[in-house]
Amino acid sequence: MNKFTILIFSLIMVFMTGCSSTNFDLKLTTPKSFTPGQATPIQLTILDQDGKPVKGAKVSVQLDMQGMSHGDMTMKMQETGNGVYTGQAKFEMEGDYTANIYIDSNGEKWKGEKRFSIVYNKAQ
Ligand SMILES: [Cu+2]
Repeated sequence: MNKFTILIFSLIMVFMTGCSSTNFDLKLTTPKSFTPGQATPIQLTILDQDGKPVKGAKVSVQLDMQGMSHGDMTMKMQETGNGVYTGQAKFEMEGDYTANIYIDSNGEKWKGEKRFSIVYNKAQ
């Protein structure tokens, strides 16, 4: 291997350890249904490896529907205490979503992923 190849490999290693999936324990709580045109609260609980709440993190969540575009569904999450971060989602459509979760905790950047599904609120 030449020096350049070694450099690339060590960068990949740094990247992989930087994105380790064991850093945080995520729990995403979403309602079962939503009312179109209204903001829907979603809640994310972040715990560290010791099960302690992660405080003071910068968290954003980007919602995706597979194979569809609903514009930019990115939310800045507000910390409400005890490792809980909440955001307001504007759903346009029922179905299966992937939440891409971006966490910056004391400069440690991490990405997680959660799936959920939601339906229209039938009570209207
Ligand atoms: Cu859709």
